Amino acid sequence: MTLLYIGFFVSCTTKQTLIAPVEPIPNSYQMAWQELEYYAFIHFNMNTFTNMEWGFGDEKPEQFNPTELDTKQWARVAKEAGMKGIIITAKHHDGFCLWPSDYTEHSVKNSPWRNGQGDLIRELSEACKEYGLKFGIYLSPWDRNHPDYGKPEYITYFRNQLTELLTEYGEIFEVWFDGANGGDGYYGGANEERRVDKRIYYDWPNTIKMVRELQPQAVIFSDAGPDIRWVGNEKGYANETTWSPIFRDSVYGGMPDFQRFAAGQENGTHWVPTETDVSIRPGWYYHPEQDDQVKSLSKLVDIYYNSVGLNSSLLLNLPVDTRGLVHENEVANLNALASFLKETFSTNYLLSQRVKTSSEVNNFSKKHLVDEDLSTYWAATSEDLQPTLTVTLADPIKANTFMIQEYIPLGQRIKAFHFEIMTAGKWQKIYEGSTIGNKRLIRFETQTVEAIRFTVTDTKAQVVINNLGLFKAPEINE
Ligand code: FUL
Repeated sequence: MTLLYIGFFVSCTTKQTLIAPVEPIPNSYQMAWQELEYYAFIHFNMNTFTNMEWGFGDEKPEQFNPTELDTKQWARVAKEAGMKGIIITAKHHDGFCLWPSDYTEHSVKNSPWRNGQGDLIRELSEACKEYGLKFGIYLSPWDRNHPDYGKPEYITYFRNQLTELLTEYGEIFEVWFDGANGGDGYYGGANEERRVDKRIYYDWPNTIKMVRELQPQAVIFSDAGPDIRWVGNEKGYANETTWSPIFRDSVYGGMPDFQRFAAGQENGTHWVPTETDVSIRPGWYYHPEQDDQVKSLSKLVDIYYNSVGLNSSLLLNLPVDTRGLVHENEVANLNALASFLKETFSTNYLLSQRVKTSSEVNNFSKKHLVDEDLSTYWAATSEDLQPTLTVTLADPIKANTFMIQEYIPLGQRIKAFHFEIMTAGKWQKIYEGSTIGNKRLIRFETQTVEAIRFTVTDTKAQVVINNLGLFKAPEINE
């Protein structure tokens, strides 16, 4: 019997049960993004040289002059840190462009860097390619330099720039639109305050259409998505409850009461997961006086657990310095985080262990919970709305970290759960929580664990889970 024939036979005789998705669900480019989990933001631009966070727009291209700029160093650092990509501030609010745009003189082409022949976006896109990293761009909608900002003409300028960035530098994985916009600025010498109606001025639907045409696989970030949304703070912490669904049509970029939407909504209409953006230093840009304020390993670990481990992704900002390099202090702490994560997650003590579940649907066996294959999953029956998963370890093991992942291609479902461990023959409740989504990480004091039990106490629908993990993170000595 050929293999093909055996496959045909099995599929004819196995009773297939389908699990209905709970809308909204992620699309294919959102799923690809979801797997990245940890990637770099780089804030490097005019502000680096003026020691500012928000330039006014009256800066001169001559001020942009890195002495040792090396985008390969950035890519190497990000790669060694375990990050999957880099998003660069191609243009921040002050309007200076890191590429020689045809539409403005306010760019690297009039700077002393590489005698005006440089193109930082090209150099970085090539470095990312060389190091196997994804490449993304931040293009500030607010432009405090441009004379037309606030008028319809500026939207044409903005789209022309976006077209340059999306057509000349290869594949872009994420396009980042900042919510901050409208206020005082240079505006070509007018030196005045310009307010825009954030809801309509940018005509986002047509810009989004343009991005889709030019880079169909790219995810678009803003407060309002459409693909991924802001987590609602810049501290590195997602909400304990984080729904990926959101009432997207009620949100717009830069809205003042965005906080109301930060946790998402259980019955939201669109799938728009959160991204947690935070800087490794107090500022987004490099300031020499902050050299000794690089976040410590324990802080970075805490941020990782509270972003990646709370149904979000971590966009960690590295403020490249005036030399044009990621500073040594950042490199040291990033490497420490990479070693910590590697040591923690390299051994999953639940792998191939025997799992007991309160119910199971045909074809969605409990063995898929511990098989490391994220395309397979276990499903509880639709009657079992408070399912329990128990794993009794063949040998007790010292552990301090638990991981669970919902099978999100079928939608986010779990509303409440608790997690217990058995030590010395007794169950103890470690944690009570709400949502899971793509990934939930739970930390606890190191203990000798004999068994673990995960119980769903409330769910929108039948529970589908694709992965469980138990790990031992190393102690942090700082
Ligand atoms: C904010 C900006 O105003 C900051 O300067 C920075 O770029 C941060 C990532 O987003 O809204």
